[in-house]
Amino acid sequence: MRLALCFTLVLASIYLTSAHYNFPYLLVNETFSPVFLYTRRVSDETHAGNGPSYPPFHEKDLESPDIRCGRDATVSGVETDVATIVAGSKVGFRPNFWIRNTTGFFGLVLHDGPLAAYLARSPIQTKKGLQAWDGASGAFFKIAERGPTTNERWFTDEELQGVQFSEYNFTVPVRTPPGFYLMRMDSLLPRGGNWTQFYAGCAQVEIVGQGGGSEPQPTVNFPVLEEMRKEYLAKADSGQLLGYKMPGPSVWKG
Ligand SMILES: *[C@@H]1O[C@H](CO)[C@@H](O)[C@H](O)[C@H]1NC(C)=O
Ligand SMILES: *[C@@H]1O[C@H](CO)[C@@H](O)[C@H](O)[C@H]1NC(C)=O
Ligand SMILES: *[C@@H]1O[C@H](CO)[C@@H](O)[C@H](O)[C@H]1NC(C)=O
Ligand SMILES: *[C@@H]1O[C@H](CO)[C@@H](O)[C@H](O)[C@H]1NC(C)=O
Ligand SMILES: [Cu+2]
Repeated sequence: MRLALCFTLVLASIYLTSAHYNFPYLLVNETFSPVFLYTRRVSDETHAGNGPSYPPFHEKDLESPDIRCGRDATVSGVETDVATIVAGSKVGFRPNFWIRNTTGFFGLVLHDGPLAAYLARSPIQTKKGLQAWDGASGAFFKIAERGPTTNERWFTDEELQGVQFSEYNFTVPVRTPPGFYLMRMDSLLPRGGNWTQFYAGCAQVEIVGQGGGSEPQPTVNFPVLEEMRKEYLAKADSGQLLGYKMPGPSVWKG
């Protein structure tokens, strides 16, 4: 099964001009949104498949504000709607990258690597306030993360069959304080240093619910500080994936 999959991917790669993506689709209430309805538009929204390519985030990009929400997406919030999310419900981000094999469409996939989601509370607690906020000095706290499944694999064969693992689904903690937030998706291909690829995207959300959780923490900013840079640039070694330190803070559970 695994060999067959690798073979398929090798075949598929012949048809690829790039393998990079951003996150235009947001899953809320079991429905994926149209492109960039709720996620901030990026300036490089080109896609993979046989489409044009754009350079992924490399080491130098970790220092750029673009690492927060994608290229030029810190200022695109005014065009973007705000999704109401019930705390405790499942949400997700789907990339706009797809693989083609010899017979055509094959499926959407995320790169092999860590996945995480963050929230940052808008300093101005209105829809317009969130839309205008660039997320700078935002106190991002992690609400979900997904590491490797084994020492060799990030995703299992079962997860990789068909169009599975074409999105990252997670749950918004039920006791998240209600309010307006940037919800940040984080995906990387942890090849180490300049070989690492970074992907990020931000949805604009209003979380409704009971609240009552502890103060969300620990918090971080994007671009990240020196200590986290090392984690983000670390190479995940095949055969030792379970020893990989997930970049960023621990998950706030509510
Ligand atoms: C999700 O469902 C809730 C009601 O359960 C609704 O208030 C909210 O607007 C819905 N969100 C979206 C983005 O459709
Ligand atoms: C291409 O992908 C489709 C959908 O997953 C699959 O049914 C088909 O067998 C694949 N073709 C080849 C040649 O791998
Ligand atoms: C994410 O959730 C959607 C909606 O329930 C589902 O169709 C999809 O299979 C889920 N994806 C993964 C990778 O679990
Ligand atoms: C990464 O690339 C930049 C230039 O794009 C270079 O300045 C830097 O030294 C490189 N880092 C490493 C570790 O090779
Ligand atoms: Cu890529």
